Amino acid sequence: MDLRDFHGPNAGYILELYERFRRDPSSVDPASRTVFEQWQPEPDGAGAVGGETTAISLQRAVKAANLSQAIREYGHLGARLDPLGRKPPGEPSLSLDFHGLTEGDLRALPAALVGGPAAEGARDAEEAIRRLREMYSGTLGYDCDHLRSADERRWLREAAESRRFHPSMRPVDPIALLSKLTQVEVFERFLHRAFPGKYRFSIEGLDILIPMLEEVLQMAIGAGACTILIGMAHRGRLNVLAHILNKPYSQILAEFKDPIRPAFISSEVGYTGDVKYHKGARRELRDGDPTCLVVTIPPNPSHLEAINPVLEGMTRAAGTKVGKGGQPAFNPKVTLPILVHGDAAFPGQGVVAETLNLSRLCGYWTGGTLHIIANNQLGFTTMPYDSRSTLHASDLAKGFEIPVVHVNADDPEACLAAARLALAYRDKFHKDFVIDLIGYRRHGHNEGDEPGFTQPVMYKAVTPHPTVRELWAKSLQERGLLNADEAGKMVAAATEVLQRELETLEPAEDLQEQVPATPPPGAARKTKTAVPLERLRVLNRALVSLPENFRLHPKLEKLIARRREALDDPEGSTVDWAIAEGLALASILEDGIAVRMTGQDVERGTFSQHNAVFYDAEDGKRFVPLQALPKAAAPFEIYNSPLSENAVLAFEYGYNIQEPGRLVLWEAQYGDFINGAQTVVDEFLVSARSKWGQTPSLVMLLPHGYEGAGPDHSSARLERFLRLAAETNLRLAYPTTAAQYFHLLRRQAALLERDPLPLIVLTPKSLLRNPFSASRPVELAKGGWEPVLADAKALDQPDKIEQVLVCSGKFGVDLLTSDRREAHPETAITRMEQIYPFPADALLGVLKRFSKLKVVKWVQEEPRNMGALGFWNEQLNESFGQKLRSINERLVFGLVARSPNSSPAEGSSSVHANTQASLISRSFGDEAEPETKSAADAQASAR
Ligand SMILES: Cc1ncc(C[n+]2csc(CCOP(=O)(O)OP(=O)(O)O)c2C)c(N)n1
Repeated sequence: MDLRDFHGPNAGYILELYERFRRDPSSVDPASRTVFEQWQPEPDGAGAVGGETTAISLQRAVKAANLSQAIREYGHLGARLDPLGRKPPGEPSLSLDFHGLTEGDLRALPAALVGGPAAEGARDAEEAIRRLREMYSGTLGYDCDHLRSADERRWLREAAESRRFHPSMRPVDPIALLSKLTQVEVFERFLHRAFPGKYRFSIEGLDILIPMLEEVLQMAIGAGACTILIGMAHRGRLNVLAHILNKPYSQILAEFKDPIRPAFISSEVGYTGDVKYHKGARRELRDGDPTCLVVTIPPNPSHLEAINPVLEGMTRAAGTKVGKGGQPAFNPKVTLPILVHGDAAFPGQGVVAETLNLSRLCGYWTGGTLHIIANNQLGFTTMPYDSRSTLHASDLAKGFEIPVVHVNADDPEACLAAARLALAYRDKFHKDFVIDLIGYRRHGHNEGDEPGFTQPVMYKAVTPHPTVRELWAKSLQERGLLNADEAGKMVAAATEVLQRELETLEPAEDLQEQVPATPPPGAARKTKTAVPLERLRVLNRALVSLPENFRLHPKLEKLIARRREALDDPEGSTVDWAIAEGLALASILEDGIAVRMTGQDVERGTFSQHNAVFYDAEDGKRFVPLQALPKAAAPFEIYNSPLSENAVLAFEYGYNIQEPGRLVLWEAQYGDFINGAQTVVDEFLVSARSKWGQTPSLVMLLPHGYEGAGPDHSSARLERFLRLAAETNLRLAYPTTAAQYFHLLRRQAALLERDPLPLIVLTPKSLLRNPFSASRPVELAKGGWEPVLADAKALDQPDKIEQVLVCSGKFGVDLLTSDRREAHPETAITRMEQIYPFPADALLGVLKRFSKLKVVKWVQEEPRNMGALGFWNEQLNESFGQKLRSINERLVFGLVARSPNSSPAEGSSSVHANTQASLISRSFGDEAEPETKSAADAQASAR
């Protein structure tokens, strides 16, 4: 026998097996034994081992085995996945020719060579291969060979071939399925007729999505899930809301009627509402027990896929049990996240990749997400060849070790099999799963669009194509399961339900709005945040206690020693920023509020400031002091995030809105990077209350300050937050002392339920270790958050003060610690620690103390077109300005800032130092303000 006659992945294996069989038939498995027994030498000697006949049949056996393997791996490339009949992409190794085989060859070979259930009871290899093709290249294609886990591949292969999830093995109720498909179709058609031209982003062409979701829900509930969350875009959303979330038809129809609503006007905290296909809904499946079995679709913006990480964060929060202390545990069995994607958006939007990357990280894992790509083969007017560089819309998922099945949306049974398989896989492996549901789009992108302009050929196929309801009804009739007129009666009955709803509709009354409630007045002002010194000392002792025999890195010994002494002398010792933060969080945990903190390198801190996690220097074991507080009444979790801003911030947003009673903090590496998450800021953080009645209270820690680091690493772009601030939708603080930060965090925790608002904190870099910013222990034990810090020295002799510099954050510290200060006893420096909501009263209170006040200057280190300057000017034009002028009507207002620029800061540390020195000198009035062209002049000369 010539070994060169054998090739392909299975050749070596089969030869080796055959050799083993020759030596000892009982050493091989029964199936192989059956095969090899047929190759025993014939009586005349032809085909003796090593003889020609055996060699030929062995060669064919190898080829047949290679063909079987190709079908198992690449069968999906030959599958009939497109309801519109497009030819599959194909793969040469799926053909007989490629392997040099004929059907006759296969007929001469035993079925056992193909192996698996396809071979069971098959006459020969030809029949077994035919069956195998039906399994892998029918209307369901398994795209799983990228998985590195042999266990998972084996499980999926077994599931595919045993067909144990297929309705042929576990039947569905065919009439109930027809009835559901009828509801789905009739709903869209009814809306089409009743509201011609109105956008609804119809599901038609992917109608089977609804029965699939129904199947998934039933399975998840059966497996013990309590919270099921569905994130989805516009496509098919109304249908999912109506038929999965049971949103009443009357609500939906009232939204189409769109009556004038008093809620828009009456809300005190701002309310714009949102369009119907962005709205969310919640369905409780077990009456009277709201904690169990809740299905939620959160509202989402138009920004495709932006909801993905939000939904994951919601899931994580819902599945995280908070006990008394330690580290909270996530239980994947009680939740199920489902994400429905568009086929253009899935490969196109970066947030999808960012979210997939979260799927297996400790701090972000949600037990496996079921992804369904609602693949209508079009993105608005764009074809796949213009929208992705991959063959399938789902290919991105492959890099994340996620199995994919592609399924033809016109085959309801295959679709339900895919849904069942996905859920069973999730249950078994607790990993993500992708179903690429391939259908078509019955109309244009929206119902006013004409798809024939851009896809004339495709729509020649779409227009006459029967609906899946029609196809299913026909198949039931052919199987004798349905009378000829029954399908029509179902359509008539479903239409009548909708018609009745429309006729009896009272749009203004039927429309329910999620108008946000107004918080109790003064809640923030009245919050007590001080912690008695003795309690602080106990907390501090716990924070510096390491487990016995813990081998701390020698350089950290100094840090612990400093922390240990921080509270010894109430007036004399100093609490730096990190110590204040640790004490604030520890006291919050003792108060029973769970804390979650994430961000890039947050465990240690970008500036080595938090050191919230210690590692044994010898064995690397972790120790988190905040998880070991003896009297903690809630747990603490901290995770270094992956290198993302968009998805991770959105994740924390989702976590926060799902469990608003927990304090969630996200830290950016530098504040600049927040612009990578601008969608989250614009679309969720600042506007969700107004659009959807959500009340986020997420804390964002954004390092900010001009320290010569360059155009980036300087600015957290506070001007953008201030532009977005309206109707008290956020709090923005730029504190300058450790005690202020302590009170700010404690106040936020206390307000989580009473007056929730996102908190944006511009956090320090150099101030972390600046003695000026360290506080005395007594400052934590007394007082509270001060939105404005007066100049204590100036208040000693207020009548000397003629000029007040109003500033915020680090520049205030630069001024207070400047050598020029001594020479200017007439100048007071007032720090606005809270910028929004604008602390007008506190500021006026301070300024009124100076009876000889002549000049008030806003001074900042950011360029004129950035920072809080624009916001300050707006305040001067409002009632605050009037009140200020009433102190002295000849009050002069001044401004000091870097000159207007398109980039936030200089890329040279020496130029920075010069500019900074000049800003300080100009602030005190030692240097004249340079002539700056007005913006209009500058533009005019540029033209
Ligand atoms: C981030 C973002 N960019 C652009 C758009 C505008 N837009 C709305 S739908 C759409 C096409 C989406 O195609 P696909 O993902 O295939 O979903 P389909 O509408 O086909 O269901 C586009 C580009 C958007 N909504 N969000």
